[in-house]
Amino acid sequence: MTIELHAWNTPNGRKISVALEEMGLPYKVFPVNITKGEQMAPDFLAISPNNKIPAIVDPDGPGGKRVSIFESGAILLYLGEKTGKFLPGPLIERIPVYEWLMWQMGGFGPMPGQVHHFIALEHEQDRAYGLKRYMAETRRLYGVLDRRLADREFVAGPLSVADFAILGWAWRHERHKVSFADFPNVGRWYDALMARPGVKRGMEAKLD
Ligand SMILES: N[C@@H](CCC(=O)N[C@@H](CS)C(=O)NCC(=O)O)C(=O)O
Repeated sequence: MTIELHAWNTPNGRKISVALEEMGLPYKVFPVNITKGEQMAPDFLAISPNNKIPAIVDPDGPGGKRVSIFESGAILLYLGEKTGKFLPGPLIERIPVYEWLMWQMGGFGPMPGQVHHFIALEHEQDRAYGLKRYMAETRRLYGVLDRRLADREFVAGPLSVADFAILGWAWRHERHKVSFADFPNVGRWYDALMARPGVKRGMEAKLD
C-alpha cells in the first residue's frame, strides 16, 4: 500500500524520499510548504505535533493498521524495521546504526542548519558570532565523519539508514560552505551514495 510522505525539499525531507526509493516502497508526496506556514495547519499537526517535516502515514502499519510517524530518525528506523532493509537484525550490528543515526539527529543537521540560518542574515554584525560558532562545529562534525569513513565504506559497515540520514545534510554541503577537498573520505562516501540509482531517484523526487 502506498505510504504518504509529507515533506518539503529540505535535507530532512530528502532522507525519507531516499530511504523510500532505496527500499522500493511505493509512496506519494504531500508537499508541506514550510515557507508559507503550512506546517502549522491542524491536519498536519495531527500527524506531526512538532510542526516540522517530514512525517509519514503508512496505511498498512503494524497489525495492518494505519499509523503516522514524525521525526526523520524515527521514520527511518520504522521503515528499516518494516522492510528488513538497511537495518541489520542482530543487535550487535545495529548498535553502530543507532549511534550514527543519533549522531546525525543531534549534531550533523542542527549545526549546519544553524549555518544556513546565520549565513542568510542581512547584517554582518548579526551574522558574525553565529557563523563563527556553527561553522566551526559543522567542520568538527565533518572531521568526525571523515575519520569514521577512513577505513569503512559506510558509517555502520554495510549501507544503513544512518547513511541516508547523514546524506540528507551532506547533500547541502555547498550551502554550509564545506568542501569535500578538506574531507576526502566523506567525498568518496558521498559520491558512492549519489551514484546509486535509488538515491538519485530519492534526491530528484518532487517534494515541493
Ligand atoms: N528533528 C526533526 C527536524 C525536522 C526539521 O527541522 N524540519 C524543518 C525542515 S528541514 C521544518 O519542518 N521546519 C519548519 C519549522 O520549523 O517550522 C527531524 O529530523 O524530523
